[in-house]
Amino acid sequence: MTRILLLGGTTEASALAKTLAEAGADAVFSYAGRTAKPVSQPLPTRIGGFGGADGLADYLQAEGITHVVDATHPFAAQMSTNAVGACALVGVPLCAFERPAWQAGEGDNWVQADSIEQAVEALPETPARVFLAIGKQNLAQFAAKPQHHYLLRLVDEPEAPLPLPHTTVEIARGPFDVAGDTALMQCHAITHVVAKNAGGAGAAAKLTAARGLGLPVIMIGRPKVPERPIKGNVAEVMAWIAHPSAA
Ligand code: 3Y8
Ligand code: NAP
Repeated sequence: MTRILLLGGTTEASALAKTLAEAGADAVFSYAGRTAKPVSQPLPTRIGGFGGADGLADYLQAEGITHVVDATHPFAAQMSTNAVGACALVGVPLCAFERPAWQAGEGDNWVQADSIEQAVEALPETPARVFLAIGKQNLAQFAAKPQHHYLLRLVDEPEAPLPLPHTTVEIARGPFDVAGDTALMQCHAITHVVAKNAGGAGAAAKLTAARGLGLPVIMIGRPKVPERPIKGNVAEVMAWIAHPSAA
């Protein structure tokens, strides 16, 4: 009997959840519990960590999971690493549902950074106005350059004081659009944009807006995750669920 665990939290995961629900599949949607009120899903949903790879392995056995689809974000490297380990441990097939990385195009002015720290180094010394569109988990590293004014876009109101002295906070949940991001960046006289190479459509608007405004983008490359089969769209994932051995 097929029973699917869908590790979610992205646009792709929501699209797959819809198809699985419409197909009447026996599936569980999983959120980490990072945000206060995550978007509801058309599948039974669990919220919160599993307790590391071992906790996930126990969950897979206890719940009789027969397939795991890792549709988490390319920067959710710990979750993806745990999923590879847990599925290997208990012998449950795993595939990732992942969108391709963004590539710089005509008119883009990108500075590639391999880490958050490199993105901080790539910022100038002279005070600038930086759209830091990377969420809230990696803000502390930017305290190394307190001279900049940072425009932060967060999903929820920050509970603790922010680690940066000069900030403007915009509370918004994506997906975002080009007109909105262009207006936001003009209104705050942004000079630099910092982004994670999330790929997909949900966070791409700021890149198009930056190109239109002729602004540099510091693009943080994806962290490494262990090898696993990667599918690029819902149909490929559904075919994999039917025949997981066909890699
Ligand atoms: C909790 C679920 C859907 C999924 C929508 C996508 C698109 C909108 C764009 C910017 C970039 C950022 C951030 C972003 C986007 C989608 C997708 C995506 C980027 C929600 C969600 C959860 C999260 C977690 C959150 C992180 C943060 C990252 C904000 C829900 C809305 C910056 C990633 O406050 C926090 O702690 C937020 C944490 C991880 C990155 C960070 O390090 O802070 N996403 N985002 C998921 C869970 O609990 O499991 O609340 O509904 C989902 C989405 N966010 O169903 O349509 O697919 O990427 N999410 C980045 O790209 O850099 C915003 O502002 O331009
Ligand atoms: P992460 O750093 O890779 O994971 C940290 C821990 O959070 C994991 O070890 C796991 O805890 C728990 N976790 C992560 N995703 C989970 C899920 N879908 N279901 C249950 N537990 C989960 O992850 P993250 O970067 O914080 O991302 C958290 C969530 O936000 C994910 O759903 C991801 O898809 C979504 N998201 C992240 C980003 C981003 O920029 N990182 C962007 C958009 C959406 P245990 O070890 O206890 O199991």
